[in-house]
Amino acid sequence: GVISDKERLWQVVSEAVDRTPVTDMHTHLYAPAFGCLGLWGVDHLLTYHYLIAETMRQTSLSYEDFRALDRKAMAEHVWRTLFVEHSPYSEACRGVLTTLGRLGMDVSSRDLSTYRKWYEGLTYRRFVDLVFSVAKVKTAVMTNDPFDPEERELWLKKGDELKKDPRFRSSLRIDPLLYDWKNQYRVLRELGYDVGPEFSPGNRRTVEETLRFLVDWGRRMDALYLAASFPPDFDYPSNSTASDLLDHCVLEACSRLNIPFAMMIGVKRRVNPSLGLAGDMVGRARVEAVERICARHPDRRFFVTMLSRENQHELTVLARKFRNLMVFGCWWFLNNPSLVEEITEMRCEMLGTAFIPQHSDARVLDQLIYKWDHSRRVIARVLYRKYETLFDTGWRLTTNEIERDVSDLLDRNFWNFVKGM
Ligand code: REL
Ligand code: ZN
Repeated sequence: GVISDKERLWQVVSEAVDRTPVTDMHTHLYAPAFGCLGLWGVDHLLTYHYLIAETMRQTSLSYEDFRALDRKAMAEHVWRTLFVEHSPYSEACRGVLTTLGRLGMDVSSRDLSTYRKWYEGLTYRRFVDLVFSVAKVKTAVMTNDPFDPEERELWLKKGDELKKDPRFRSSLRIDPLLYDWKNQYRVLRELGYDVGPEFSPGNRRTVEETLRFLVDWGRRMDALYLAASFPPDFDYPSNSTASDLLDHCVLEACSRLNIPFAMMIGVKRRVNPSLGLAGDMVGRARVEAVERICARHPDRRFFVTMLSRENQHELTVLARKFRNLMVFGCWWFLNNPSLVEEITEMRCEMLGTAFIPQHSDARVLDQLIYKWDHSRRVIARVLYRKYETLFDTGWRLTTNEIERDVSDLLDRNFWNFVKGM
């Protein structure tokens, strides 16, 4: 029915945001069929690279000594350093506690060994059911990388078996191709694609074979989109292998597969290699590159997220200019409540309901719980404020309209963009 007061408005908005099943369009999770690639459990939660970065600031242990620890010892060290010796209010620490709490553990006990015991006897397969239902995630899109030897083997050996669980869908990730051609062309050769050690658009054979590789693997994975991350200095068009590959192979593959290309822009890899995955940095990137790619390729569709806070306003404005650009997520260092709040509010103000507010980027299955719990809270607050301003004009909303908007934001905008609707 029609909502006639603000108290009811808050109730409807917060319930809709809490209960609507989400499509999580970018994760690093794996379906059970991928076996040990799928990470889960408290020791993996505690050794998430976000927490490793924080631990290394508060411990006297050297990088080498830390890296030499086994998973359990590492987790214990993180626990002691970040949770016991200091208060764990950072977003990544809080995430562990939200997760354990929502799974039913007693967060006040501070007893790592009982948390470990809680997981005993569980299987990954059963845990997927539990986590998806607690987090109310309907579909999680995986990051599938054919350049990862372990993952490649699985796709070649198991193929269709990897696609049986409908809750997990694929995206074909191609960073190594764009940024490490001189080593990765060998992978294509081994797989039977006749490419040369140099990528140049003039070499027709190499161009066609690369295209064939992308289309074959897109089909093999049933990929919903092709994807890559880009450094802050990514420019387009430019005299670079990445730009040439986009023009001659990647966008053509998207066209043949009829799927979008996802660009995650603004990551400077390995500024501190000792930290491994935790050693990546953010940098302000060039929104003009996105502008030119959208303008030049009006028939292609682009999902875009940018890592730097400084790029967010420009990117949001750009999305008003190009319907083939779908802004998504508050990526990585932006996935903090204060930043999600400001970015989501700005996007609402300039794009209405036509964007995808969040993805989880979860690497450990359990993280779906906290990433979505925390994001939903912020999104609900922001949406309430937006509806409140509408209410103040005299506009009246129905529960159905609010539920419609929320499922557009958390679910349908993604699928419609994938399908080109
Ligand atoms: O997909 C990416 O490139 C990034 O999201 C990851 O590389 C990053 O390590 C991830 O854990 C961030 O949330
Ligand atoms: Zn990611």
